[in-house]
Amino acid sequence: MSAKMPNIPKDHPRYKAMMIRENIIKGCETKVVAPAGLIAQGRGEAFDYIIGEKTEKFSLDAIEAAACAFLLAEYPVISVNGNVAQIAAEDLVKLSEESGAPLEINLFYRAPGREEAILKVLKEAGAKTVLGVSGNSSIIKELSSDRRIVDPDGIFKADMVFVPLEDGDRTQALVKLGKKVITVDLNPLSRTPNSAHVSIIDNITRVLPLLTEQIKNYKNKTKEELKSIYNSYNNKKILKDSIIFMSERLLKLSAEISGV
Ligand code: PTJ
Repeated sequence: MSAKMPNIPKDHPRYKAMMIRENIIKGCETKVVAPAGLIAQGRGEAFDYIIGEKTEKFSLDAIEAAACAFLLAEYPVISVNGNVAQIAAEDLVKLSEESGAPLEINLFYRAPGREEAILKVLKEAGAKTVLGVSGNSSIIKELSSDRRIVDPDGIFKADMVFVPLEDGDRTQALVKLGKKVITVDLNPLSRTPNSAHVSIIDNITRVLPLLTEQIKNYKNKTKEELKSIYNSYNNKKILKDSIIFMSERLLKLSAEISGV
């Protein structure tokens, strides 16, 4: 039986975060979100709370580099899991349309009915083509999880893969295969952002519209200009900046709370 949506007042200080949480719970009921997706959401919420639920400079810099990577790639692909499909389907479709990168469903927790449920959500959001559901598959041998099953016309042949809310093993495997990897993850300590080429430390719901806009704005740049911006980006520095930002914010909050 489906749980009743609680009454979350619009003036609740964390209204947006609460609505995303409810949306993820709803997605769990329809199989779009894996049960472990609830835990992933909780971990993300905790880090978002620490950064103040706002996009910071370390995220904007990474979004700029990510836009360049999309525009420089020969064949970029957007990997879609249950959490991202549930909370950002329409923005995924917009990113796909603006960048020309196809969407591919790729799941960690494979279970009967999940792919179909995610496909439905993406189609309802306006996706015309979705890879990863044709039954035709290739295997990434370097990987032992179910994420190894990929579309031969998608992630398998991509030179750049956008993998938001990802696990570390696949990011490392894709990097090993020589693919450029862009991720979005609120936890800068996680293996994924530490293995990817560009790590956007921010909430996926805030990132996707900004990334789509940046790709649109950078379309008139030359390859040389894009390469120059991309080459000046330093992912390790961005991770360091995000951790320092979180530490300083916690110190500031602790001073405010204690009054000293
Ligand atoms: O749908 P599936 O089967 O492919 O599984 C998807 C999940 C997310 C369950 C799976 O990939 C997983 O278990 O991921 P992890 O290892 O929990 O990592 C998810 C990461 O995303 C964590 O580091 C979270 O902090 C982060 N995260 C969660 N929600 C958000 C987020 N980052 C950005 N925006 C969010 N809204």
